[in-house]
Amino acid sequence: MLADETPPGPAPDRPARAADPSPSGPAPDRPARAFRLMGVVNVTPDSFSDGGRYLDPEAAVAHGLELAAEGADILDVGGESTRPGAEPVDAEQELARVLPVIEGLTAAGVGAQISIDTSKAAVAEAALAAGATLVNDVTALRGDPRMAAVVADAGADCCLMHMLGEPRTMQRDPRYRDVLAEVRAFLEERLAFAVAAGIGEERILLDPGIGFGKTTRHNLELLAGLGELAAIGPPVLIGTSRKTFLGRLTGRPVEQRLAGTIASCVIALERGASVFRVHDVAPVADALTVAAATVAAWTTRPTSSTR
Ligand code: HH2
Repeated sequence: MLADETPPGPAPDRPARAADPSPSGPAPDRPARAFRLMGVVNVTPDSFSDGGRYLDPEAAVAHGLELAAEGADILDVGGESTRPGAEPVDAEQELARVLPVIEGLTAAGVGAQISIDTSKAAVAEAALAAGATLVNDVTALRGDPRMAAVVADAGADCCLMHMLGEPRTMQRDPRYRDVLAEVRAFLEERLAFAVAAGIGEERILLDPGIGFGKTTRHNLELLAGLGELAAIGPPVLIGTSRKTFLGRLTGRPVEQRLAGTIASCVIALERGASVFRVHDVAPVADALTVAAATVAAWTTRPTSSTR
C-alpha cells in the first residue's frame, strides 16, 4: 500500500452515493449526490458497443441488477439500436425484447428507476404498465404522434433528446450554423411542446444528443457550452459513453473508451449536466463523485471575509 493510501472501506469524508451499498446506509455527514447515473441495458443484437451481449432476458436482468448495485439510479432498457445505419425494428419485436427485462427487474425489486429507451408509443405504454416510469425518447416526442399523450397520461418522466435527421442517415455530413444555439432552440421548443401536452416540467430531462447528427467538433462544442443548455431549466442528461467521437480523439476502439468517457462526463458535470447515461457505472460513479465534491468545495468555500 502506498504511504497516503487509506485501507479500503468508506472513509468518513467520502460523499454519499445515492444507492449506498453499505447495509447501514449513507452516513449522516455525507452530502447527497449531486448527479444521477443512468446505466445502459441494451437488449439488442446490434448496439454499437454491447450488441448481442444481453439479448437473453435473464442476462439483461442480471446486467441491470449489477449496474444498480454499482450505483445506477436509473436503468435505461432499450430494444432498438440507434447507431448510424441500424435497421429499424417493429413494435412487436421491440416489445418482445424489452418487456421480459422490465418485468424481471421489477419482480427482482430493483432499487433503480426503470427507463424505456423507445420512440414508439405502444412500446412506451406497455413498458410503463410493466414498471418503467421514465420514457427516453431520442426523437423528443416527434417520432410517434401518440407518445406525448402516453407519457402525460401515465404521469411519467421523460427525456427529450436533440437529433438531426434520423438514425439511419444522421451522420452523413451534419451541418449547423451554430450547433449550440440550434440545439438550445430545439430543446426549448420541445420542452414547450411537452408541457403543453400535459407533461409536468419537473418530469422533464433535456439532452443535446451527443453523436446524433453531429461531427466530433459539434459534440465538443456542445460539451463545452453545456451551461447554455443547463440554463434552460430542466436537468441536462448527457450520453457520451464509448461513442465514436471519443475513438476519433483518442484512436481507441470501442472497448477501450472508458478513460475518454470519464473525461467527457467530468467536464459535462463541471458545465452543468446532472444525469449521465453510461455503460460503465462503477468507474464513472467514482470519477463523478470526486469531480462533484471538488465543484462543491469551490462553491461552498469560506469567503475572504470569513477566512
Ligand atoms: N445514446 C444512445 C442511445 N440512447 N438516449 C439518450 N437520451 N441520450 C443518448 O446519448 C443516447 C440515448 C446510443 O448508445 P447505445 O444505447 O449504447 O447504442 P445503440 O443505440 O447502438 O443501442
